[in-house]
Amino acid sequence: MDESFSAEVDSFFDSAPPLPDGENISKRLADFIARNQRSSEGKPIRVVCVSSGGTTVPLEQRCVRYIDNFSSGHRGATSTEYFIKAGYAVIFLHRRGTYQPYCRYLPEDSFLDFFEVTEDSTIRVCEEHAKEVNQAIRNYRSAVERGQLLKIPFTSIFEYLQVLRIVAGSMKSLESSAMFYLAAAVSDFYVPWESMAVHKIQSAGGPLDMRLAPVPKMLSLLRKEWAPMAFCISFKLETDSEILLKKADMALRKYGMHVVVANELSTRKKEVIVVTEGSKVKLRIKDSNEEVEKKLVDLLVDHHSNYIDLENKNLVI
Ligand code: PAZ
Repeated sequence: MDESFSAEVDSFFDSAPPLPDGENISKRLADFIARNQRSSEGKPIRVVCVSSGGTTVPLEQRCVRYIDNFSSGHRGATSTEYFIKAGYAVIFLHRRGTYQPYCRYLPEDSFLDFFEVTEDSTIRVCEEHAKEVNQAIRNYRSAVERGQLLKIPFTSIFEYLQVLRIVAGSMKSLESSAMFYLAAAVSDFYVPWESMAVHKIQSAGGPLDMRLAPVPKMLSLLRKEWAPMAFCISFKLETDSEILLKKADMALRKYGMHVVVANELSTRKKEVIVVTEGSKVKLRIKDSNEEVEKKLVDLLVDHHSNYIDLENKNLVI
């Protein structure tokens, strides 16, 4: 790591407001990892950290206003369900208030529409929703009872990067069985904590000039230091299709990602391009009954298997 980058990273973490529940997060993670080390047959269990939703950039220390982005967390929540189905244990690192696995009709569709109250005040699921609600509850409960799902929330960029570092540290021991699937839309610019207004910025001060610093790109740190054996997938979103694949290739090389998933804002629910060294595979759904995340997770599970095999062979040699 070059000196100026290292100074930027240190300054980011040193000045970030400490996580109020950092110890509790570390403990929950340690329990989750201990529980998911090996299956009953003694095989290593694969664990994926799915990051989901967008980070906020606070403008005041006692935050009234913040910069946000479009990410709804749909990709992360949907993918979590498919990873669990594929036998992975999932650390769902999500933005508070965004889509949740097995509950993806929320927050947009009213949950209350699914239920009715009978004359004797019993609450029951409406007939037309019974099948999907039943299935969702069963799947969710089964994931929780089998200890396959750990949810950790974040809101700001400060919180997200600190939690990601803790998660990566706790997954390091899993070596190649660990996967990072970084679908969160992470802010590129932020207001450093020490230069941020403490109290609500006053409108009487006239036009607001603000200088945003670039957020240090932590992906290379994740690959080189935090969890060097883990299989790492990052996402690249653009609105200009002309530059999308170039930027994805760049992320692959610059940050040493194993896979970069490229997507465009307007078509992200229908189509993604899976970029690896030497291949670009377009995945597209045929109709609205399909989910592109199913195809994506299937393909990534295969890539992860190949990676684990290769790492195991290298260990034997
Ligand atoms: O969260 P969502 O389902 O609305 O959108 C998913 C996504 C576009 C945020 C994700 O696929 C992605 O590309 N994340 C990385 C964004 C980036 O380039 O920073």
